[in-house]
Amino acid sequence: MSLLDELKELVVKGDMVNAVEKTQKALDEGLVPGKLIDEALIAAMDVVGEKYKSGELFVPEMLIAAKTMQACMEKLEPLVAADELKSAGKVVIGTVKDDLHDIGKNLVAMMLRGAGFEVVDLGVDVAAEEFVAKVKELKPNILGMSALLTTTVPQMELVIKALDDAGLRSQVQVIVGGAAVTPEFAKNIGADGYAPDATGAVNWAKNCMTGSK
Ligand code: B1M
Repeated sequence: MSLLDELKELVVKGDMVNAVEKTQKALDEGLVPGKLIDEALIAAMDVVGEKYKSGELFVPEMLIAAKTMQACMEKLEPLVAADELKSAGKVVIGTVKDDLHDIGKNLVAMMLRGAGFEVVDLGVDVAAEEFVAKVKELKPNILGMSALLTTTVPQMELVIKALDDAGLRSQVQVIVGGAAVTPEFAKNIGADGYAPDATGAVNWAKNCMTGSK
């Protein structure tokens, strides 16, 4: 079994101590963080999602696997930290109201920071009023919203409408993403952008700042 497969299996099992150790071992052997994230950590979450859907795993196991993934990501975060001093732009990001999934949002925030953006992370379960208040207070170039549940994606439209009502919509570019979001949905609710993954979000944000999106 490859090192990446071993790491994936440890994350699925929620074996945090050995998963973190394996992450370090993989780095020591020269594997790059992006490969570890895509081929072991995200791949593990896909397996967990499938097992949950088929009734093989339950919420507590899903949570332990998620915490294990986050512990591994903490090891990787310093390695993708930006070395640029000048901010590439300011981003406010959060997971929408009633949604507690934050791994994907954290990954997007981490990669944006790595690309030199100043990121203010509002966390999870963020209500429309809070997004609007932060846009008003911090005047970010970009607002990012994440949602993983089909029941919480409609919150994104509420936020965009609330920005409009507050007269702030034209001042900020809005990008949405997360497993429950599609490009069509993003377009229909009036978002400026959508990305299927963290790399896509960074590329979109960079293009947004240079006006070429
Ligand atoms: Co939940 N859960 N969960 N869960 N969970 C899913 C999403 C689910 C698909 C599992 C399944 O049924 N197969 C399902 C949703 C079904 C649906 O609505 N269609 C589900 C469910 C049902 C639930 C509960 C309702 C279960 C229950 O209690 N009965 C409950 C809801 C709680 C709530 O939010 N109110 C729940 C709870 C949980 C845990 C708390 C146990 C845990 C989350 C822990 C945490 O996040 N801290 C959890 C987990 C871990 C998952 C799965 C297994 C993994 C999610 C994940 O982290 N993926 C998930 C199944 C799956 O997605 N395969 C599942 C890895 C992550 C890197 O991917 O977040 O998609 P993702 O992010 C990607 C892209 O989407 C994109 O980039 C990221 C990196 O590539 N992206 C953006 C994300 N945000 C973006 C923003 C952008 C741009 C791109 O711009 C701003």
